[in-house]
Amino acid sequence: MIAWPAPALTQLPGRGEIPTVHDTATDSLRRLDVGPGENPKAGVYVCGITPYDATHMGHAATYVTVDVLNRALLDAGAQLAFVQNVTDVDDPLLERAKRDEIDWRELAEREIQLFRDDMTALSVLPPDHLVGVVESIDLIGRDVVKLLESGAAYRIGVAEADGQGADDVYLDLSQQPEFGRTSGFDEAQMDAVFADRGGDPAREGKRTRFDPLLWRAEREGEPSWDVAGLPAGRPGWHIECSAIATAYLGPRFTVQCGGTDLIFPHHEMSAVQADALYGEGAFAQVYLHQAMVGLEGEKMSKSKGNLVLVSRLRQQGEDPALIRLVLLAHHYRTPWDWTGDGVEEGRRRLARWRSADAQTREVVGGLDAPSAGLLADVRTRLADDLDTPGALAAIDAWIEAGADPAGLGEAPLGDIVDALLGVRL
Ligand code: 5CA
Ligand code: ZN
Repeated sequence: MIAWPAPALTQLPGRGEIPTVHDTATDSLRRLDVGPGENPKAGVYVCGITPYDATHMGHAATYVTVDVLNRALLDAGAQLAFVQNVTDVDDPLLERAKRDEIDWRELAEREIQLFRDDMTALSVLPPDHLVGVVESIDLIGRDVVKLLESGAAYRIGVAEADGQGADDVYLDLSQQPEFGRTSGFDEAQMDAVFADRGGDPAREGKRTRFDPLLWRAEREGEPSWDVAGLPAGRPGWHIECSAIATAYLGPRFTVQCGGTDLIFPHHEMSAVQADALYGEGAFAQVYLHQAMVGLEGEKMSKSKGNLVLVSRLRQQGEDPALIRLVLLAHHYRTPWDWTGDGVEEGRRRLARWRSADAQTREVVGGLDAPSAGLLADVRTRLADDLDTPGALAAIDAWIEAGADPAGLGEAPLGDIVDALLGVRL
């Protein structure tokens, strides 16, 4: 499906470094393996929205974090292949459509467009491929068939579902020695979240309770598609990301991103399914997870309904640059809450930055080399595990010390924050 228009990308003098990020799978800081030589292209995948409600600040935090990563990679001279899915058919979407008496396709289309508008307003670089599940049924179905043919997957009959002997399909985790490697979760941790996050541990006929659903045979009133070798049905959730990521980025790619709520089961299963398809060590080489953003001490989630929406703030006339600054004031690994105080702090900061940029923009001569000064500082902070609070603090400190244009490093402040932070002054 079409993505959204790309914002103009300001080129900065010199180059940043390929960033390090915290990898969930190894619980360590890892420099992304891209650059001249074997891996010139960074393959970045982020789990996209399930379009049954509008984009909230938790989603925005995830997509802005990935955007900062992408901007750092481009600034370091890497080529980028960026892919994002859209879960445009799944239980929560179907349930919401039923509740609101609206066609599920119409609901999805409406929320996807709102998401595009939100991402455009927030100056998020669009993916090269924004890929819906509905348009990828064949691609996903083919992978399910492959898993059945290799014996990695098995069928469970759907009792009384349709009288045609249709089967759901599951992956057999007992054959996957890598299971658990991505999340690092032990069984107790897995049990604690599996059922809440779409899992069906008690389903009769499963070989092990965490086995993920690959294909769901048609149930009455649910949409379904025909794929050769499978009963009419639709893909399970995790296989969509295994299939889409590997189809567009290859069986091994640089980094898989999403919120920490996806560590288990979603990213664990996506990775293990790719192992089953392509062999051990397939899928992402690094897993980056955005901590949960809450509101007044609770996780912000569509199901709880405690949402601060990007679109609502935009309607109220808030500057998208302000929304970005509020998000960037928090490191991606630290959970935080959206608060009125945070917004006011962002507002003051944006005003300070705009005034400093206006005062120094015309003074181009006499700046230091790009390897020194504020530009170099901001680059160094971002290359160190996307330290956005550190980058903001470096800019604040430069302003507090008198906003000397000689300390900028061959680029106006407005260009530095536009290119690296996506904030328009
Ligand atoms: N469609 C699936 C991924 S394949 C999904 O999780 N959709 S979502 O709409 O629920 O979430 C979209 C993205 O926002 C995911 O990467 C998710 O991890 C992230 N996310 C959701 N809630 C929060 C939150 N409160 N804080 C931070 N990130 C969040
Ligand atoms: Zn996903």
